[in-house]
Amino acid sequence: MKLGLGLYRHMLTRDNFRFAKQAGATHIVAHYVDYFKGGALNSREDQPTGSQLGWGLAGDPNVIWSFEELDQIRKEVESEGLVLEALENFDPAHWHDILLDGPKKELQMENIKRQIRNVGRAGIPIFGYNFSLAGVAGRVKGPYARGGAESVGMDGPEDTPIPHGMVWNMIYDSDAPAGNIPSITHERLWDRLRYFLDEILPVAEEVGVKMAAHPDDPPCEFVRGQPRLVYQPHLYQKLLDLVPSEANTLEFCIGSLAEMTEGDIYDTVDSYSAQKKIGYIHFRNVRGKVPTYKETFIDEGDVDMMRVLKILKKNGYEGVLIPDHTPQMTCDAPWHAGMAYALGYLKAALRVLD
Ligand SMILES: [Mn+2]
Repeated sequence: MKLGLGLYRHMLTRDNFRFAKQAGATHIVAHYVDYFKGGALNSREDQPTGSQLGWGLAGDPNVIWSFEELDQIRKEVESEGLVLEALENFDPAHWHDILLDGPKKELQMENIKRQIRNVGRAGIPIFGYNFSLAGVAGRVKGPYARGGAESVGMDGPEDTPIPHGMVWNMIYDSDAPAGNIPSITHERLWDRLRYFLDEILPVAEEVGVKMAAHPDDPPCEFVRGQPRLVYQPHLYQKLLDLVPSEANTLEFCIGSLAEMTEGDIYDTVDSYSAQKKIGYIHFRNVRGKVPTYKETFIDEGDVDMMRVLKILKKNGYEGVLIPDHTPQMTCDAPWHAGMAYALGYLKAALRVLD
């Protein structure tokens, strides 16, 4: 197993690549969407939480990520002795009508196919995504982790409807008419996923990219009045079986899976790692389950992380683990300290396993 660090777009700098290397990481997962654009309530030094208006503004709908810029990022990562393992998430500006089944669906599908070709050509092996209307919504923040470290969680259901012009918790059209997007059924959302996978997977296979699906965060059956796809562990299997392909894999989030109300986290890890369907892993811990849970330090939540690592090893998992999120530590560099703590823990844990 390999140790990686996920970096938000504005953190894709030489200093942060060196920080990753210094903390023992060998791989980088890059978020190339700017989640923080125009989001006044978001600290850029923590994972985004946002407000009813979401994290902020989506990017430019007319500019997909080019081969040149992706190749440049990969070279910068490699120049610090690291490997760029994955890009994480589409920009809502590029695929809102794929999620919403809107009039630009086919145009956007052609655009993101081009983007996946660029990802493959740039030598980036995995593309993580999260097929969701509400996205990450309903997060609360507080001193929930050990020693009063600030962390995020959920404190009851989130039912506020999603306004027009917003999807995946970002605004893609500031001039959208008033009102909310209509609620749909789970079945219709699965139909939309099937369309997406039918179209994207052959392209991903052709260019050697694995598409890796994140489960719903938070994993509730409905969020903001809209259905979720993967809110119980067995629904990951439904996603894999929907369109069988070597490129149909999982962005396996231990935290989100542990927040689900059904299943056993160790059986879940065993089942999907034995199938060799894990693209890469978000390795974080949590206390509680939806709709009431709190993210914790890696060694204080409900999940026995050593036991998870042992199962992954038994099943021959050789991919990357990243800490996903961590609580903010009380110092001048709260995000970095939290990540350094998680990476140090993981590095020692992997050593013990060997
Ligand atoms: Mn995650």
